[in-house]
Amino acid sequence: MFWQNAYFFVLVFSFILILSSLNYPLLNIVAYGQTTGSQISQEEYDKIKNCTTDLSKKPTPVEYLTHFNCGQVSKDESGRTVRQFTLIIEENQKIPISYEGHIFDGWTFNGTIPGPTIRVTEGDLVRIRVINSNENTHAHSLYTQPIHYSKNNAFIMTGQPGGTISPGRSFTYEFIAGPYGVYPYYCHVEPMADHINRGLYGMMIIDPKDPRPRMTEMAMLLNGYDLDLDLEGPTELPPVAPIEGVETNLPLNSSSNNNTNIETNISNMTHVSLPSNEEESGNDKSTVKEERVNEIYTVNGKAFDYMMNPIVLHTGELYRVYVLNMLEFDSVNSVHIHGAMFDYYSAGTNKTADYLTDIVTLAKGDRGIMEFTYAYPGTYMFHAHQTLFTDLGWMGLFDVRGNPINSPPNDAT
Ligand SMILES: [Cu+2]
Repeated sequence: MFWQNAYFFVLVFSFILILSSLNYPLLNIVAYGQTTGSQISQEEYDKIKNCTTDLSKKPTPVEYLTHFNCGQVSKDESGRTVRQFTLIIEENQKIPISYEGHIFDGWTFNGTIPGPTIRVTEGDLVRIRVINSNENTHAHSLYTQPIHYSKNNAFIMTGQPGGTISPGRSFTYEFIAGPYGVYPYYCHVEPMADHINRGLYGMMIIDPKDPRPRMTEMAMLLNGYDLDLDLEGPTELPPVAPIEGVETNLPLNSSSNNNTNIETNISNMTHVSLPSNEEESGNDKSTVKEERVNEIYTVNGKAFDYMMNPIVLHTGELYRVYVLNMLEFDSVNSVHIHGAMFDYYSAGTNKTADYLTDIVTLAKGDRGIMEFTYAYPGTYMFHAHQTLFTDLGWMGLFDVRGNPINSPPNDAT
């Protein structure tokens, strides 16, 4: 009798398992990039993410805070979401970076420093077409940090020695988004300190398939500007020999003298032509190798912009800030907020906070997510915890409105 019952029980249990596995796989081990049973539609998720509907808009540094570019969306034959982006690189852009008239001679992705905040979902097929404008005089590239195919590694991916895109050419980078987190993207052409500090960088957010808890979201990219490149001497590297087996990709508008173009391209990869300084033309610049420093520090591109335009928050509401440090020449940067503590998620690759704090210190390229709420109305500063950086532009204000949130009553014991 016992064995009969046991047999019947096993039979019924197996049947239930088989049925349930149709909807919920028993071994739910799913690598990023594969589809899962996320309950939210792509359209609904994009709305929650506050994706912009105007992909051609150049956000101001204030608008940058909440301007998320989620690309042009389509589906491939397997039903996977495909997001396409176009990044146009332009040199010699005059970018206002302060309220005191400072203009930076920048290189830009889509006309702004930082470049657009790219936002995708884990598992999406991402295509980023990078166009190096005809008017430019340097080769450039794009490097995104998340896991990607080796053929798409920035060093070899364009078929050009050094993995670069010549002026007048374009290249489409392609990868499956993952793992979820916050990432920098930037030009990976040497000398990188110049290509990055000139402005060729931005933030990429890969959202988890199952959305994080819903709250108002912002992006804060920390950067700096070395305004007097001309006083600090050229940066030079030895010439690079062409890589064996790598096909060269000459500009569409190249002349018949191909060898000259190859030499020009290699030269572009290894040497930045710094602007001459007429006032000091008597100096031999090639022998001057001074330490490079930033003269202006900002969050989102313009010094003191959030002092002039405080960010309006409301008591009791939840806020999430995606933060990324792209500061060159200084070893660390930091974010400190007044009047509240924040949960911090390093790199944004985990849904459990690492710790609760009011300050986070970031090396170059470090990033993460801050989540916080304010209990009391008022005006609160947020800034770098290095006084030099705050004095030179990296400081802002939260204008917190609303009623105080009652603190929980003290424990009677
Ligand atoms: Cu570059």
